[in-house]
Amino acid sequence: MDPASFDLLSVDAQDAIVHVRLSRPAKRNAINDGLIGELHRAFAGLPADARAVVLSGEGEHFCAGLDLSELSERSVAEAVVHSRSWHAAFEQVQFGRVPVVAALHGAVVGGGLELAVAAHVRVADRSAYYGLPEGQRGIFVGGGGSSRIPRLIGAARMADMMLTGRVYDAEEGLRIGLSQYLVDTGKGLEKAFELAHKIAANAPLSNFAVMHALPRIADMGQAEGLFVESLMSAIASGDPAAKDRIKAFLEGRAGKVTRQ
Ligand code: 1HE
Repeated sequence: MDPASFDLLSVDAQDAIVHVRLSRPAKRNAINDGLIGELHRAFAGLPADARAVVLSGEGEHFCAGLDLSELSERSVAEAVVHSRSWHAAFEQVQFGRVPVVAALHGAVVGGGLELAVAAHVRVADRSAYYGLPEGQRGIFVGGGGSSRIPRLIGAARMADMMLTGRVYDAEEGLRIGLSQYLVDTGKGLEKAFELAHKIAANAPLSNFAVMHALPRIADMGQAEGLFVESLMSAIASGDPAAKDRIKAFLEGRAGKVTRQ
């Protein structure tokens, strides 16, 4: 992956952590066709030695959502294809090769929230706020929001956000589950990298199971879910990385679980 091949993203790989940053600050990182294509390419083409991604936005805001200036040009048929191109790109984020930690600040709105919820861990700083202005703009979510956001905060909260234009601030976002972490303004990237390094130190197969098996099992009935869990659990524990780690603990060479 050549970092120079991106115009609207900056992509930087350091120590197995790839930092993907939306880099269209003059337009508040609004997602146009070019940016969705670059996001797809960046996440589908992560370097083979990548173990985690940090996703962030340049400037005062994480992301202003869909680039509204491109909207009026599309026919209905083109709009369906456009929405599907977002689905394909965000599928690469959620069900790609490695976990993604999003560092959120400022506006996380519309398609920007849809992108954020495709990540696995969200760190917000105190400047972050969340909105779904689609209702006010006369449109609907099209980047997977109606599928992913209710799984995080419930359909009733999402309906309220869309119908009334309700905006959640960073503290409320933490409370309802839009972010898992809340840090002081300006500290989001530092925390996101700290978490990405922890994730990168896990056995790759454990991370794979969390990314790919956990959300699917959570969507299954309990009988099917328990069966798939038993298979995933056996596959993970049969991996040499699991055997090495368990041996290290039993020999006193691995960390204990402690209060943080
Ligand atoms: C944009 C966009 C955009 C900014 N599309 N150009 N999203 C929204 O409805 C959110 C619309 N944006 C805003 O509410 C505000 O811009 C922000 C709160 C994000 C930031 O405010 P601020 O004061 O920092 O910036 P600004 O002055 O409003 O915007 C700076 C420039 O970015 C300005 O362009 P300029 O040429 O006049 O400098 C804005 O027009 C431009 N800009 N946001 C296009 N969204 C797959 S379906 C998903 C559906 C949705 O995402 S709907 C929600 C769309």
